Amino acid sequence: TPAGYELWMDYKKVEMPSLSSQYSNIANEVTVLGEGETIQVIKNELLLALPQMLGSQFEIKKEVGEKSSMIIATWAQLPQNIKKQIELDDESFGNEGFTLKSLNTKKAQKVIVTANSEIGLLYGTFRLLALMQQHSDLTNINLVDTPKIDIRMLNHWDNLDRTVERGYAGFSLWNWQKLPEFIDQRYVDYARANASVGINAVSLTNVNANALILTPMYLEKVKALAETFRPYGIKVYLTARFSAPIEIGGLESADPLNQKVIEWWQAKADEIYDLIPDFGGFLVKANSEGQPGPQNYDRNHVDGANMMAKALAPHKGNVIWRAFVYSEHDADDRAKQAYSEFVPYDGQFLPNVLVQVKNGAIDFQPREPFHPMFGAMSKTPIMMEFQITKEYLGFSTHLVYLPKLYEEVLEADTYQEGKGSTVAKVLDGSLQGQQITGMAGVANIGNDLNWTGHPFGQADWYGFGRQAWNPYLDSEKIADEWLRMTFSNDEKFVEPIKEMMVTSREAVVNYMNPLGLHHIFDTGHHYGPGPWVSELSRPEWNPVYYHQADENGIGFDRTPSGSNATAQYAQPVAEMFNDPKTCPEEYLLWFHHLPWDYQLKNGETLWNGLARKYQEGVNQVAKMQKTWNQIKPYVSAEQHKEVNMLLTIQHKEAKWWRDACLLYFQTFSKQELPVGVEKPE
Ligand code: GCW
Repeated sequence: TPAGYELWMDYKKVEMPSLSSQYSNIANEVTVLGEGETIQVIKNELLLALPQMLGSQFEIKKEVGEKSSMIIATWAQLPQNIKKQIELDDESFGNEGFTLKSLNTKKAQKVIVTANSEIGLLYGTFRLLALMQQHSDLTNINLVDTPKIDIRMLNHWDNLDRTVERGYAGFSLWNWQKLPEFIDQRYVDYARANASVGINAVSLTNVNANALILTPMYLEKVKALAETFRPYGIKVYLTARFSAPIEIGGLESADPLNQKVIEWWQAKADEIYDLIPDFGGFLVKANSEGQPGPQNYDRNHVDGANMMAKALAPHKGNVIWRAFVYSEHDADDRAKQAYSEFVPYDGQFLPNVLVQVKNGAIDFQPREPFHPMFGAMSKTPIMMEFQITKEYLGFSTHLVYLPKLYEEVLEADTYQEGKGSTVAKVLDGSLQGQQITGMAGVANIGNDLNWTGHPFGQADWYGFGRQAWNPYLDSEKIADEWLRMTFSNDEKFVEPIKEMMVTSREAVVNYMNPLGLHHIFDTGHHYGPGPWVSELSRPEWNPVYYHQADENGIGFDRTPSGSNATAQYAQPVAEMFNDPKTCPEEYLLWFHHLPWDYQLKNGETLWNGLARKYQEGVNQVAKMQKTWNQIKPYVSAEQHKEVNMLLTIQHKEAKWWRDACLLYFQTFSKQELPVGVEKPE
């Protein structure tokens, strides 16, 4: 297989003798109880992984015996004497959680993997294998882990012609032409990868897709994928175009209060559940960027979402209704629109509706303050939407470790219920008691040999899954895990490369959008700088709308003297953002329009500070190149070369960003570049 195809699951041989013998003892006699499809998946994974890691063949026993050294069984099936020894009660790991527990007797060491469900066992097995890949000592393992979030989801923006909106890793994985009969091995490996990090839901189609996916011909194909994913605990969702009743149903309207429309969606839901009894539900983009929605009929988001929710409720399906809405009609500040269209409706959505909110109020920028909707709708399940594909962060060309960005958002304090009201607590329901919780990431996966284009893009998929499982995990720890599993456990490799990963996010902010600048990308594709673009038909598409640079200064005033978007935040947060002295400098120009000679915290002028940030970003990428050169012995020549070429492009483009932005902004600031900032080449 080509380098990278195996993802973080290539199960390299454990060379260190002490660990290898410890693991071999544990794997000496493996017993897996049960017969279900998921149990078969567990056995397959063990039969793949253990011989590769430990270098010996083995068989899996179906009964617990004297010599059983690894026992994988649901709590219900675990023999009494073992239950007694591990002293756990079955409630401690919930529906999807698991326990890994070592039992050491004088004669031997055992490891027990137990859970309430077979899916829990699968997650436990993957974790056990991951710990071996990370060379962890399992002698005294005693781990209980349960997911903190219910719906841990990938959103694919895949079109039926296999192009992927904002996809930079080849074409869509879903080969609609060959489905349903032909099941590509990639579907299975994709499901394994997801299950290995706990991802349990996928929406297959683009939120901008047409309605064809809901026609019988395609539903047969979706069913085949759902069946492939089911043993891995993954539920399939589909995007539902609001005007589908017109486009594929022959109706004249899609008005959510029209009886025929209501019945059409009910019949559609029944039809889908006949084929896919555990279908997850619909993901909907409505009245956003020209997509149809309830507002076309003078109805609101509640009318639209609840109509679909009623159709799905008898089957236990969900509606995931996106809050990414903006239009030219509300153009004084695009950042405010979602909050104003949704927050007044808190409490009116049916219980099986989740509102999916992007991490920031504009659009997946390298850095945005957290979206003011988090914590502002205490009676509505609010689901996170992160973007794993790097639309605004250098596509799959630049190395930017995204879990660092996600962590910053998850840790942000909304103050909606007082101090400590972090976004993570909003999402997992612990702050406001939501009954159903979710986190989605727009997938960065395509049919490239290595799935994600950039080899380090895999870390974003991996890390997103880990953070959806537990939004309190440390992103540096996640990088550590991924590096060990993917490349090498050698500290001389792991330490510098981990450092490179965790600083890569700040690097991209510095060379693209420092000090709170945003949306200054070239139009349409969003690759490369375009702060000068001003002629697009809609004001809120033009970069000049966002930076507002002129001879007096730069930045978007979102305080009460400007758009007053800060009023959407809880009081102490609004106050902090309102004053440039207390506003964190990384958000300065997001919230303030300031003169070029405004004094930054370190004493230098805004112009000089901005220029220096751009330079710092370039320097950071140069350092990444240097680091990568030093670890050559630890990765294959092919992998080394690949990342090396990508970093060379990234460095060149960091300079491109610096030069383009500084030359352009200089036409307003009319000041020299400070010492230490390189002149454009
Ligand atoms: O980020 C923007 C993208 C669009 C996308 C839209 C959305 C799917 O530029 O390509 O459309 O957001 O999230 O709906």
